[in-house]
Amino acid sequence: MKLNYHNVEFVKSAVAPEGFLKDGLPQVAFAGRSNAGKSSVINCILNRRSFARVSATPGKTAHVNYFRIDQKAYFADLPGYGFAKVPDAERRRWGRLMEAYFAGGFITLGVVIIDIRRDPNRDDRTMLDWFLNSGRPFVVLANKCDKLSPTAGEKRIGELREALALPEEVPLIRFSAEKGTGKDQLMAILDGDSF
Ligand SMILES: Nc1nc2c(ncn2[C@@H]2O[C@H](COP(=O)(O)OP(=O)(O)OP(=O)(O)O)[C@@H](O)[C@H]2O)c(=O)[nH]1
Ligand SMILES: [Mg+2]
Repeated sequence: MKLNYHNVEFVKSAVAPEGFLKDGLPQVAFAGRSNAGKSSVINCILNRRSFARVSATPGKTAHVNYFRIDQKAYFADLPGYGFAKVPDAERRRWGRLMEAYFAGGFITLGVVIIDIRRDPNRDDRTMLDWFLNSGRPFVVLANKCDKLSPTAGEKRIGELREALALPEEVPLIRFSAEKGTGKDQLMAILDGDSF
């Protein structure tokens, strides 16, 4: 869907399923481990430096933050997971919130963000399985590729695709929210008709 990314507004932050937006507008859900760069990727798409908050203290945003784009669609910045210092009760709250979000069938398109340098863990697997089970199209961004040489980055893409056992139709993009690497590929998907 072609959208005017200059016309964006923060809508709300949902802490519980009652707060989820369900007005029928398409939703792009951004998910990933805490600190992987979800908010940075949203800022990169919007050409803003700090619209979606870029956190200095990862794991603090256990909310679904909604942005409305061009009055036509939402970006949902899902709460990060896997931050070691989060207490068990908070982890369970995160799990319940995410299960409710996925069960609600709100997702039109998913964007899963991983750190290109890190091996996927159990939480990444859970998140990918939720997206796979959702039946909705999604893409995986291997973010922070500016931390590796292009050659090392491409090699990592091969390793990650194997480790994640992604179906062929799921794009895995070498990405840098900081430098804009891979942005054209992502924008082509956002502009396309999967959403
Ligand atoms: N070098 C580099 N750093 C990045 C990139 N993307 C994000 N970062 C940095 O990684 C840190 C985390 O970025 P965020 O966008 O806040 O990550 P997040 O996934 O939204 O984190 P939570 O909201 O806490 O779950 C920040 O210090 C960013 O500046 C990137 O492409 N390259
Ligand atoms: Mg964030």
